[in-house]
Parts: sequence; structure tokens; C-alpha cells
Amino acid sequence: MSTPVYEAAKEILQNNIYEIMLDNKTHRRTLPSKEFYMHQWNWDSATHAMGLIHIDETWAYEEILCLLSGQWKNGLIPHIVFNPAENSYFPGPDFWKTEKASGITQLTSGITQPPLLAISIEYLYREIKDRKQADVFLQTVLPKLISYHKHLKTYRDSEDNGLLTIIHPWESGTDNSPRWDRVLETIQLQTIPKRVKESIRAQRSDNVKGVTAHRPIEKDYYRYIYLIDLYKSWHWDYKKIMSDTPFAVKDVLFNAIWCRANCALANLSEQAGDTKHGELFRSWENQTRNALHDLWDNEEKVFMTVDVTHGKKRYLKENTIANFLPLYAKAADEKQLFELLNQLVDPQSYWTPFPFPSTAVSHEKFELTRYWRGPTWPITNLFIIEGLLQYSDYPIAIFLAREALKKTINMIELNGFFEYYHPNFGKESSGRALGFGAFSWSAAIYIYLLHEYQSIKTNEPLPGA
Ligand code: 9WN
Repeated sequence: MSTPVYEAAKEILQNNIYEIMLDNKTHRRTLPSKEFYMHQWNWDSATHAMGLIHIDETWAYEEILCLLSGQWKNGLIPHIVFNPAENSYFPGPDFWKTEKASGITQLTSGITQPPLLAISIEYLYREIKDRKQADVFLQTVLPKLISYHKHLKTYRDSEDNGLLTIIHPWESGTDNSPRWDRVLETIQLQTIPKRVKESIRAQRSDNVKGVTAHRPIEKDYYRYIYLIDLYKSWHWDYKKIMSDTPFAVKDVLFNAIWCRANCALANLSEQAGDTKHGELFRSWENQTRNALHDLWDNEEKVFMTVDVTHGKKRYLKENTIANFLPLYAKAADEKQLFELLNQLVDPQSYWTPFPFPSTAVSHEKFELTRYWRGPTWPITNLFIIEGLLQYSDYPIAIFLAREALKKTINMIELNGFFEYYHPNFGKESSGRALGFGAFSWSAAIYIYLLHEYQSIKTNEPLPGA
């Protein structure tokens, strides 16, 4: 495959390679963007590898192995693995102070991100041309994936109801989504220590390097950093965090990925001849699918987020992009599917010229250009496309998957590889790029989509359809 845009995508990934020596080993990772994100992020890297596998297989393994080198002794795979020589991103390793709790030499954050890794690894395993190498890769990564999933199940679903709890908005990957507003509001700004506020004033730079109006607002940002400071003061003791955190939420997006990741891990375990783990992860997959299905609210027609802070059970009904993620986990029944499709094709909800905005256009909290409160992100488009393809018995779902694919590819080709995009709600004649540029995530997703769905340009059936 070689077109000027495809070559540009490869070049971005190439330019974002970052190598460090640690423990006498070279670690090669792909930064999200040199304009701001100078470290390795968990779900970005899982996605990068799905594009890299089509450029250079070794590079794709290295991306994954490098992320896994940040795995804590207790199984947690953190949301950031830091490059020690880079100090422009705040909060950096000095702020997180996770060294003692992690038990490893890599410097990392102390929270995780949507557990996309098993899905990515299943895809790599399928795509690797040298089958011997594929098995070596699987043997290396499988025990680490298993320990990550067991860690999440133990600490984040101790009640065993199938839904994991996230303890920071950043764990959702959709940082300032309106889904978190009512939970974050309970954290009084006056209770945030002065020193935390001072660190933010002195070091926050995303809103200076990026456009302030496109980034999370100050009040939210104070709470993000406060939560980190709090967990640090509890020495990253996850038992304490889970019982005492002021932010504990069962998120639909995170759990839909968890469901599908358990399916991937069950398949990988079976592939490796480990039927016991195969059965275990299959049972987790089914348990989460049922639990997601039951989060449907028939009045608002949304899958609800559950605030479980301090043992409460408060259902939140914000209409955001997370609402479509149960499709990705095949958790929606026929009635739910049709309700979701109605919203998806409604220009006042999600069918904007560059779909799909991260919050419904009709939502009172929709903001055209502010991060996860309005803009369109390639990663969530990917989930929606692949979610629709889960419903291949319904020609309308396949038709919409094809339309969404074309629009996503078109949006990237027209605007270049950016962090997120203007959903172009009735104002402009073409899309607009937002956030940081030369963005690996968008480049990798572009490459992945082109390879995976080559049939998009023809009218052949799409894979999975
Ligand atoms: C905080 C790297 C990450 C993505 C997230 C996105 C953004 C970080 C930030 O960038 O979050 O983790 O500093 O804003 O919200 O999804 O993984 O691209």
C-alpha cells in the first residue's frame, strides 16, 4: 500500500520513535506526539501496534514489550511509562512517586487506561507472518496479560458483578467527558491542598502548549491532580484507594473494552493450550456482557455510568460516545441496537459532517472544540465501526459501518494526523484538525483501518460482516 497520505502516516510513526537504554536493554517506544506527549501511553501504544504490525513486525512487538516493561509487580499496567530524560509533561514521575509501590525500575504513573492490550495482542498474533515468531511472542506476553487481567478483576471488581471500577477520569481515556462532572463536583476545590494548586500553577503546560479553549477546564484539572496526590499520600495502596477514593465509577466504555479484551484473552489462552484460563476469561467476558446490557436506561435511551464512590450506587445518564461501546462488546440486544442506531444517524446527536462527536450535539454540555466534550476522535470511531460490524445480521449496521469508515478515513485524509477533530457542526465546509499534531494514534488507526478494511473502496462485504 503506498499513497502520499499512507507514506505520511508511516513517517509520523517513524519520527515519533523514542529509544532509551534501561537495565542494559534498549527500549523502543512510539510517543503519541513530540509536540507534547513525550512518554508512552497505554491504550495509545496498544493501538499503535495494530498499525505498526503492517509496517514492521519487530517494531510492533517492541511497542508492546516496552509497554509491558512498565508492568508493576502486582500486575498493574500503568497508563504512562515515562522517559526519564523528558521533563516537560506534567504530572511527571516526580509527582506520581510510584517507585516503591511498583517494584520495578521503569518510572510510571499509578493508574491504568482502558484495557485494550489483549485485543491488540490478539490482532498482532493473527497478523504476524512468521508463525514461529508469533508463538514466541504469545508465550512471552501471555503470562503478563493474564496477571494484568487478574489484577484488574481483584482490585476493581472485588464485589464480582462484572463491572470494573475506575478511580480517575484519565483511566477512562476520555478525560473530561461530561460523564464525570457530577462525581468530580463532589470534590470541593477548597479541600485541595495549597501545594497541589501551586504545582499546577507552576507546571501545567497542556493548556499553554495547546489551545486553552480546547483542553480540560481548570476546575477539572485541579481535581485530576488532586486525586493523584491523594493516592500518592496513600502510598498507592490499592485496597485503601478502592475503599476511600472520592472518585469510583463503573464506566461503560472501560467495561465494554474489558469485555472484549477478556474474549481476546480467552482466545489467546486457548490458542496456547491453556484451557483453564480460556474458561476463566470467557466467563468474565460473559459476566461483563450481561452486566453492560443491564445498564440500559429505557427512558433516556442510554447505557448508564454508575457512581459507586463510598459504597453508593448512583446512576448517571449522560449521553456521550460511551453509549455506543456496548456494540463493541456485543452487549446490546436488538431493541437497544435500534435505539442506538437512531441516535447515531441523527445530525442533532451524532451524525455530524465528521462523525462521531464525543458528546451528543443535543447535550447541554456539548462543546464543539473542547477535548472529550464534543470533538471527534479516531479511536472512538474505530470502536463504533467495529461495534457495528458485530451486528452483521442487520444490513443497516453494515451500511453504517461502511459509511463511518469512509467518513473517518476522509476526515484524516483531509485534515492530516491530529489528536482530535472538529465534528464540523454546521459551521465549516470542511473538517478541522484540533489538539496536538503529528499524532501517532491517528496515523496508526489510519494504517490499521486501510489494511483491515481494504474492501471499503469496493462494495465487497467487510471483514466480520
Ligand atoms: C492524560 C495520550 C493521552 C490519551 C488520552 C487523552 C490524553 C492525557 C492528557 O492523551 O490524556 O492521560 O494529558 O491529556 O485523553 O486518551 O491516551 O494520547
